[in-house]
Amino acid sequence: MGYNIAQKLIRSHLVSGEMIPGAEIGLKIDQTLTQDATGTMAYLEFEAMGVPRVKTELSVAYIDHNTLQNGFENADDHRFIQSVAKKRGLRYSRPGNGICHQVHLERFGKPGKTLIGSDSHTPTGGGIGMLAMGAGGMDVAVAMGGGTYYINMPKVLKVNLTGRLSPWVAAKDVILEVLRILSVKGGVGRIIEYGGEGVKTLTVPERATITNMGAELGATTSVFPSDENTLAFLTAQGRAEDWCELKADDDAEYEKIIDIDLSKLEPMAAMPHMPDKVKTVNEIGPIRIDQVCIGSCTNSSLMDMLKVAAILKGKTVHPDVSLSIAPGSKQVLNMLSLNGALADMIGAGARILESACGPCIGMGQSPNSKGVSLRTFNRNFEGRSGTADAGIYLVSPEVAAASAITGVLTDPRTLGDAPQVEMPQQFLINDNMIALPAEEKDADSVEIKYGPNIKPFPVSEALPESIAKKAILKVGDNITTDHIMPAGAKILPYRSNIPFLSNFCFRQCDENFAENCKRENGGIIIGGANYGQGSSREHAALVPLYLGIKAVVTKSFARIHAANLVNAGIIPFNFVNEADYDKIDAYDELELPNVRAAIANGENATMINKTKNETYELTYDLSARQREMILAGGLLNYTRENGKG
Ligand code: MIC
Ligand code: SF4
Repeated sequence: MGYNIAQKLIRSHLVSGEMIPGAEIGLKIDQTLTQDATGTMAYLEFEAMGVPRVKTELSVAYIDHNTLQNGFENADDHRFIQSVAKKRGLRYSRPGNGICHQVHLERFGKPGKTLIGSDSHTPTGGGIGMLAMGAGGMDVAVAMGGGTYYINMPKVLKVNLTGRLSPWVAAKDVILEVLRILSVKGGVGRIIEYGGEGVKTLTVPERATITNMGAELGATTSVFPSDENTLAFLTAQGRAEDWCELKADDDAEYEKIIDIDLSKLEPMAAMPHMPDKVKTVNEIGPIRIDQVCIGSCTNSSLMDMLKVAAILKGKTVHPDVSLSIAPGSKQVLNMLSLNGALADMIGAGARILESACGPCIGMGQSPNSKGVSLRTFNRNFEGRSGTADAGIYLVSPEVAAASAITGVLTDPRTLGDAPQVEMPQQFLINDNMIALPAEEKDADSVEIKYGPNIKPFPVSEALPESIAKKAILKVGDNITTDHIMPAGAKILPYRSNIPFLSNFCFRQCDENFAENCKRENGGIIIGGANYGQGSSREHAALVPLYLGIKAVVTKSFARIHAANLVNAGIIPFNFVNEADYDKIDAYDELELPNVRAAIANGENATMINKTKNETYELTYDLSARQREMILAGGLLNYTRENGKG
């Protein structure tokens, strides 16, 4: 039997385990990336591990999230990260150089390599044929130290593309269609591999839009072949030598195959408040809009921006609409400024933002009350924009730009001929904003600069024999890490200050959550299906740890969040009988007798509901290694005890 691309990438990096779907496998990691909102914690953890220099082929620290600097905190974090990078052997992408995933694709991504990043959209690298995965900061720290990265062997689903996109239909519409078919849970436990004749019609930046938003499927990652289009992109980036071919064997097998005829797709939008609430623009109709935001790691490539500029050229943004545009990298912005496209955007009245995440993570540009905002981003979770009652629609750059002019959600096919934009033969290459590390011999003299907002992070204790706690919170399905640990301009500066951050935990679900935890000395969280979807932020585990959460019992978990809970020493339990979820109410008195013995023996645990006088059976999806971690009280304790990562 032949191999598919995902299996080939895994096979060539397999350190431990067997490639049997569901079984734990260990992978060698070639490259890592961090961004600043998760990076501060990742580097604090790396420092706690005491490794003098990173052991990967390449590690890059990006500054792109916390760039508003409304106070000293973010600038202090940047300085801290910069000093660690210099001392420990990482490249440092300075603020202004662009969004991590866009810059990594342009300057560092290599087909055939593995990459983990402390950001859930790291699978963007799958567009260039990498096995690229989002991970918690602690896992990235371990990988930087040369340690193995563990996942459960995913099943591989093939999306077979045929045909060619019609004019005005974009790569964004492809991934919106996949989300419509599979839903935000559809990728869990899977790698999404793209193949078929249609692949040849898509450039690397278009493929990267698709793999980027595969994160919203809950997939472990997504991947495209590495072919002549990949070579063309790398050549235009002056990196032809980084290319290698990567294709599935003719007799490769897949768990499932989904067919999408590109020529049948139409412009689409994901409606509030989930990325899988997808309809065609025509089905939704010409709703009035207040804001349009173009950019983010999903849609900020040069080609996306050139299309937007062509649509805006000679027009004026509708008087009721605020349009902001954030080109994805310094390379993109620089090229737009040199070829006049930036002038077309400015001329039309666009508000040009720096090359960073910006509005995507609520760093400014929150819409007006009850505002309708069209965004080319990847997430439209309730409240993420910074305006609780705003409605966010996720669309392609073409739909966004067309609608910015008309003031209503617009099918761009009504505008006439689509702009013709080709990928350039040669991108503008200037890596002057990527600082190189100090040489190893000079590293001792580099001082790590800690700011006053950087506080120690919580470390769990060894698992006790039994747990007795209240059900401190009960939530429904599809709870995101934005619910658990919100982001936004007001809160993000405190990513290195867990005690302060804890005041905002679960605010959207229960504004008294933090106080309740403090009063009750922690508790157990009861959740529905796909708990913890969305970002990779380990703060969604570290803050609950700080607040005394001992276990989270759900119908199912999102992959990265479950791993983060284990790293923090919090047990991610599943109900054996999902119907038991309905029987528990908030504040019920719960007890897990002999839970330590159950975990040690790999047996199911029992949860007694003392309030209702009932007993439930709980299970967990933990490898032997993870069970040891839970017993030790998390990854850091486990590593210290065993000297292994
Ligand atoms: C996001 O898009 O939610 C983020 C902000 O990039 C997160 C990381 C974070 O919370 O810092 C992600 O996707 O992992
Ligand atoms: Fe940044 Fe948004 Fe991409 Fe997250 S999804 S990395 S916040 S641009």
